Amino acid sequence: RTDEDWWRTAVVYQVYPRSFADSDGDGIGDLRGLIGRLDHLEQLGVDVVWLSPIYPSPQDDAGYDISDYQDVDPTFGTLADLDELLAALHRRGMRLMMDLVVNHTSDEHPWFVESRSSPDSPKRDWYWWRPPRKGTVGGTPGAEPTNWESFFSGPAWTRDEESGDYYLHLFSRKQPDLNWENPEVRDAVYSMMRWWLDRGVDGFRMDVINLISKDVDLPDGIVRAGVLGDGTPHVMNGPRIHEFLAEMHREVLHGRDRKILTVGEMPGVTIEEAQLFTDPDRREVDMVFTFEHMGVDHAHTKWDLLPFDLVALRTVLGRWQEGLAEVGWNSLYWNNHDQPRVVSRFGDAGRWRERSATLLGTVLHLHRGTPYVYQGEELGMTNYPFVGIEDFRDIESLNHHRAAVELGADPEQVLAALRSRSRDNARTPMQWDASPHAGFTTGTPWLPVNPDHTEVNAEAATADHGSVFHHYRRLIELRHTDPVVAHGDFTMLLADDGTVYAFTRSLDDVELLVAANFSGERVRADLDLTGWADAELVLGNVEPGAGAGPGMPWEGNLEPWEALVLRRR
Ligand code: TEU
Repeated sequence: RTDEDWWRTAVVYQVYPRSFADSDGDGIGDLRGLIGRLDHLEQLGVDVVWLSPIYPSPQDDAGYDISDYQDVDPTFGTLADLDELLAALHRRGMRLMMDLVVNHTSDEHPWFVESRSSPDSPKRDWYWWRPPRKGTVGGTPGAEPTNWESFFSGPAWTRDEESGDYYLHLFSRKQPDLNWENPEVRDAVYSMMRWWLDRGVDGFRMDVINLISKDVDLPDGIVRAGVLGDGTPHVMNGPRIHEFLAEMHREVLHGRDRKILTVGEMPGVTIEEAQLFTDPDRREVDMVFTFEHMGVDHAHTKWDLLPFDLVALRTVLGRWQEGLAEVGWNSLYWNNHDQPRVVSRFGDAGRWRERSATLLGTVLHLHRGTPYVYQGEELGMTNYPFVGIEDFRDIESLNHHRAAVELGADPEQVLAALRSRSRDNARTPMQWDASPHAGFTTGTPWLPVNPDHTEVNAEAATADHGSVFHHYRRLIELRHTDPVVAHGDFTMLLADDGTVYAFTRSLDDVELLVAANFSGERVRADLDLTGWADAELVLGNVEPGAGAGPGMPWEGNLEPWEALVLRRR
């Protein structure tokens, strides 16, 4: 594999450091804990580690509020620890992708402290400062410059008492948005990125990077509920977004002696925009994270729950496969630190936990694109059994609960939505073994360990060849060894089937057939299997024997939550 193409067969593993492994007993994961667990990642076979933020931060949004881009927060260790991690990964043939959070900084970042210090500050224009809306009195409701709602509830503007001006924060009030219209801001970001590349890192995951170009007229948004408006059409995929990303590529990535991998996290990105962002000839980013498939089980907001709908999921995934088939590249994910555990969401975390987890892994990893494995997904980790609001830590969940209840929502209904969708579901500690706190820490974990760690843990999984872990290992191995997985054309089948998800991949004279039963009942897939009689079973998730398993030649029968991959020439 040439250097340029290594990434097209790569699998990325996301480490959320505060919940991965704690080396010093303070109950929070850290870099030395991660360094001590690299065997697990190497055995799994992943190629790249995406490390969620480890930078100095007040931790208002769990590290996505950065107060120093070029250091390591003492909670996680030191820059020397990071250098050691980097060297250890490189020795093992793995690469490191850092989390780049530059739509906003922490309000404790020196840039914002200086900007806030005075309307005449040389850094005033590094952020979005505006006077109260015309005709209003500063500090009164409605005086905000626009009516936008923050992603974390409440107004997206906060008044600075000193100057009486408001500053924009699409997320928490401790996360002021940088003003990317200002070339000084862009230059400072590019300089910081070059500093990390010079240190040897291999890529960036770019946090909400399609929000950096805003409609500079700052128009109001449509009000759907309450008094705040939807600002997203005015901040997503803005007028200069391609210009900024192309400039970033030129200023930072161009001319490097090695391929630097980039993925842009893009809430609200469309397929048409993704084609432009990921067209290699345009030199913007290699791939994007879309949220569209993560929206099939909720209505207007993530808290308005809808039941899982396989047809809706297939429609979205199919459109993205088709849309980026000729130009551009997909990322593939079910999980990250913002999403609930997929086995509890699209699978069956009860009786069929392992089987549905391996089915979900099979379906995702056989699509065309780069798969991302979120820590614990390879173990089939499940949502945590949260009870009351006091169990939650995530600012998004806590703010939503407070705002919704203030608006008169039924607290029990809000709690039910939190239990199902809170980001804290993804942030409970990684489960290493069956010991207290699952081997994550010798102290008290910052968020409790899931009680199911006595069965669901890495030690048990690596010892059981039929575990989710080994299935994920086989899926990754298949991508590394069989070119049809990474490069094959994708064709969706069974367009309207509410139970069986099936598709083919083809490259030259090789064809794969993937079929998956998203139910707890036996089914017969309604597939035309002409020409598949002498196909070979490449990978299944049901131990053959006693009538279970596909039995070859396969005639379309699928056990509950059975997924299989056939191969024919
Ligand atoms: O997430 C962006 C984002 O849109 C999510 O917060 C999403 O709105 C929500 O979680 C439901 O899906 C990125 C980071 O991944 C997230 O952890 C940060 O909180 C956020 O940006 C601000 O940096």
